[in-house]
Amino acid sequence: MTITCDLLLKKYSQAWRDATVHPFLTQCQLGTIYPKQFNTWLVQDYLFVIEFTRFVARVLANAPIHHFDILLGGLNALKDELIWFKAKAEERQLDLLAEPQLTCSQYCEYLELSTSMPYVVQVTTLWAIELAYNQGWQLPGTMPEPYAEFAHRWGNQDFTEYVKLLERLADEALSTANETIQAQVESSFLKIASLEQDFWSMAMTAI
Ligand code: HMH
Repeated sequence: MTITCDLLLKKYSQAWRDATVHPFLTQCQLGTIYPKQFNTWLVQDYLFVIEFTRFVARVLANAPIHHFDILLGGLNALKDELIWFKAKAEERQLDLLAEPQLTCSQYCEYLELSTSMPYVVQVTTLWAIELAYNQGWQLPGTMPEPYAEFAHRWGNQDFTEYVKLLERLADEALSTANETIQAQVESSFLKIASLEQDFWSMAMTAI
């Protein structure tokens, strides 16, 4: 049987829940997150998104031509996102030249490593990374300011649609993947789930 994105979510539902339902997000929704925790997340996520942009560019470089349109749309959104991160950091007077924390570096190293894997692994990994934020920021429900803007960035309808399009690309690539490669996809999915969970926890420990 061929694995699909939907089957990955079902098979590893607990790991996925741990990646997308986290005290960090619950406390944003309650308005009880400490500014230091939130700011740590913001700076580290900016550093992550820089490396993530390189990752998406590499996925694009490996993609079949009929996947270009969607991936280029994703890169275009990242252009805006990097500018937005800078504006948010400036508002809060945060230093974006901070050192990446270990968890952030480990995630970025994994992104780099995954670009030497088959395209189907890369595109499924990309889908999982985007879905993690789409669901993570959406699931808690309406957030108070100043967090509503952040929840909207990844929880909005256009982003949800983009993630669905990525799922289609991944499912298409998965439909012809052999068993060895499917196993690689599964382990990459689990790796992303655990890195996502660690990323939230990293921000929480900054008190
Ligand atoms: C850690 N995962 C992390 N940061 C992000 N910005 C995304 C996913 C979504 O782009």
